[in-house]
Amino acid sequence: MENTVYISLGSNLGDKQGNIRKSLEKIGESPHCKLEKTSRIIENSPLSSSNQPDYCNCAAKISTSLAPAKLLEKLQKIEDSLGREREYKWSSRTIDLDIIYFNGEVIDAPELQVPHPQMHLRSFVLCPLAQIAPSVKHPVLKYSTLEMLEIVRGRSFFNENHNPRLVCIAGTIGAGKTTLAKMLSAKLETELLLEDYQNNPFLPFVYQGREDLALNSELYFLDRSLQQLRRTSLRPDKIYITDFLPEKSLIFPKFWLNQEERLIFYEQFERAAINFWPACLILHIKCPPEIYLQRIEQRQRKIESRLPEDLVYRLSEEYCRLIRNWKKSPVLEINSGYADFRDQNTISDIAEKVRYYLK
Ligand code: PH2
Ligand code: MG
Ligand code: MG
Repeated sequence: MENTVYISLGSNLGDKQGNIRKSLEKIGESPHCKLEKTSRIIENSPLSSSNQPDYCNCAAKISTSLAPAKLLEKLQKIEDSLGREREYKWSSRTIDLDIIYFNGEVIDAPELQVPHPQMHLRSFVLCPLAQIAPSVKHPVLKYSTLEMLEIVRGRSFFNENHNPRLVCIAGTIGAGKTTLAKMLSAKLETELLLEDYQNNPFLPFVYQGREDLALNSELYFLDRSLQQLRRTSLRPDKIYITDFLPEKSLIFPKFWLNQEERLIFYEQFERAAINFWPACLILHIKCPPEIYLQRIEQRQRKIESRLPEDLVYRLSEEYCRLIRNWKKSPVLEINSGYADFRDQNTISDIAEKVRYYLK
């Protein structure tokens, strides 16, 4: 039994736990398969647009002498024997048996794709898998199960192909957001939306300590980003990369708005927020704070020359807090360290991962 295979099991009809147990028994009874490990069964809400009963999900490790196509056939027979009806994609099911990994192979045939093409976006696959294979690596992404689970933050996502796909880059001033956005959009041939900070007439004064102009500056940014990222500004079928996350607007008021101004701003933000097209992926650039300062100094943007040092440290902490609590999309943390976003190898590596998460 030379092949090591991971399987995801899901049921949301009938005796859900029983369906999973029976499937595991049937796999184990097969002369060509040996059941090596199983996770606990977890209950979770369905990932789908229609109302469906909750799911039970489970993961199993098996060894088998069957080739991928034969194993798939075997699993489909077990699904059929448990009364699986194939109504439509994502209809409720008595049992769904999906091949997640087959050794470290990548298979891309119409009837079988391995690794399962959505597994990295689904915590209902990753949670149980993490119990039996926490450090097994995804053969394309090279992330371990635990790393992928971290990226989806206990949520499950799917990408709608006919919607605009928005990738937002987050990180403090000096993290290299603009460079990364430009390099990635060139590499992936996507649209590029850059934050309009040059035309913000208030910003240079705010950076110099004129806190009385900060509300205007924040409202200006909010208005500009809404114009760029509102639903009606984005075309379906296109991918957009931005060098800003609109929700960063929730951070800056903490630094330079007084309480009354903050209330005014948050109210405006709430009103605007419903019109922002949601990001389907966040890239959060993190690096040691001294590097931010080094970059700010190096690039000599005139308006940044008088930024207080501790602001950058505090901003970096606030970004980490915002991102730590982020639940609306997967988040790839990019530890830039001394890595240079102008380096083609660094960019190719990030671009491949972004492409995979958008697929
Ligand atoms: N499977 C689906 C669609 N949605 N949601 C949960 N929670 N668990 C599943 O196994 C599942 C789902 C399609 O296979
Ligand atoms: Mg499935
Ligand atoms: Mg299936």
